Amino acid sequence: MIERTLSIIKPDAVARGLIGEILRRLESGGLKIVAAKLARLSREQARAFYAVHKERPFFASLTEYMSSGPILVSVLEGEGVIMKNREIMGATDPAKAAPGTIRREWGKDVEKNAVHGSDGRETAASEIAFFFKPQEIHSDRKP
Ligand code: IDP
Ligand code: MG
Repeated sequence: MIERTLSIIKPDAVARGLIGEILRRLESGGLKIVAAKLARLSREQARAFYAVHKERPFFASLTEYMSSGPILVSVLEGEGVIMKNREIMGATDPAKAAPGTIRREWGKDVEKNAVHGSDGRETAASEIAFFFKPQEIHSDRKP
């Protein structure tokens, strides 16, 4: 099943100059980039993006972090891309992420874990629409 997913390179990873390294990992893993741009979330936009976590103790810190600097948002497309991207990212906590994953290599801690990836088809659709207009997605396929 051809899917799309939203990927974010988070502010600390952008600030450390890791955009190229991380996109290389995704592309080397066979994931196709069909849209990409730098963005900067306001605190309110970060709260809206992570609304599902609003009751969690780390919500304030997470939304401050995610609005602290520019991010690189992209749309990835391909067969089973949602799970493939999560495999290449690694577990939420970099200390528990498998060797060779993006989070293991570049995540600082469980919050500043370098990348975001959608966790399912419905969240992928709403997260992609949060950042991209349909005409900004350059794919041969219809969604
Ligand atoms: P995911 O990014 O692997 O899907 P989620 O549970 O959806 O993980 O959490 C969203 C984001 O919230 C994480 O990527 C991380 O930045 C942050 N986060 C998750 N759990 C914790 C925690 O226990 N402490 C601090 N931040 C956390
Ligand atoms: Mg998640």
